[in-house]
Amino acid sequence: MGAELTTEQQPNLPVTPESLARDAIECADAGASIYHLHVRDEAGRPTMEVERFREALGAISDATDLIVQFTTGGAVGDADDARVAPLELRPEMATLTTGSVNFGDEVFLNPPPLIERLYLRMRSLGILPEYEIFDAAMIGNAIALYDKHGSEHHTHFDFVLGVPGGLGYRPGVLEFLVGLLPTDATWSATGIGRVHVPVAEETLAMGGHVRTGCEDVRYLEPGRLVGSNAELIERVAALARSARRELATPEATRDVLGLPSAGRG
Ligand code: KMH
Ligand code: ZN
Repeated sequence: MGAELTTEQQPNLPVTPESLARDAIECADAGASIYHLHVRDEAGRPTMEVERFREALGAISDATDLIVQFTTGGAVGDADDARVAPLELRPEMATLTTGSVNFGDEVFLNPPPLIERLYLRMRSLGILPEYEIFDAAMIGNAIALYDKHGSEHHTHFDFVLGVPGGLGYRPGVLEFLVGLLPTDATWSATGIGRVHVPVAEETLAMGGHVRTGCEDVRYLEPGRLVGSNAELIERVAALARSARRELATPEATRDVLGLPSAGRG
C-alpha cells in the first residue's frame, strides 16, 4: 500500500530514473495523463530526498508529456520538512491529504498546521493540489482551507477508498462523497486492492476520473501480482471504453485542471 510497498513485495516497481521513464512511457501509451510519483532509494526503500525527485521528474518529463504529481504524503512517519522539501522542484501537481487517518496499524498524520503549510507552499509555487480524501471529513477540511486562503485555483479531489482504517467502498459511498463537493470541482477515485474494479466502474458511470497503479493495487487477480502500472491502466482504459468514456490526453487534462499547457509551461 502506497509508498509503504517494498520492492520485495512488488519487484515490478520502477525505482531508477530510467525505469521510471520507461514506466511513464508505457502508462502514457496505455492512456494515462497524470503520473503520481513516489521515489525510492537504491535499496528500494521509500524516500522524500529532493535529489531523487529531481532525477525522476527530469526523466519522466523528458520521456513523456504526462502531468507529474508529487506525493507529499510520502510514507507513514516521514518528517514534515521532508514532505514539504520536494515541492521546491515545482511539479505541476502535488497531493494534499487534508486530515489524519489510521493506516493499517499506523497513523498517517496530517495535523492542520502541516496541511496549511503544504497548501501555502504549493500555492506560492504555482503547484495545483490534489486533495487526497481518505475519509469524508477531509472534504470539509479542504474546502475550509481554500475558503480561508482564496480558491483562485481549480479544485480537484481524489477519493482513496479501502485503506484499512480509512473509508471503505460500497455502493452509495461515492454518491455521498460527490454530494459534499463544490459544484465546480472535479474528482477522481481509486479503490485499494480488490475493490479497484467496482470503484473504477462506478466512477466512470458517474462521470468521475480514475486513478490506478501499483501503489493501490497489488494483485491483478488472486495470486497474480500486477506486472506494471500500465497493466492496470489498460484495465481501466478498457472499462472506460465500455462505459463510453473517452480517454483524456495530458493536454486535455491540463485544460480541465486549469494548468498551463505544456508548451506554455
Ligand atoms: N503513503 C501514504 C502514507 C500521497 O501520496 O499523498 C500517503 C500516500 C498519499 O501515499
Ligand atoms: Zn501516493
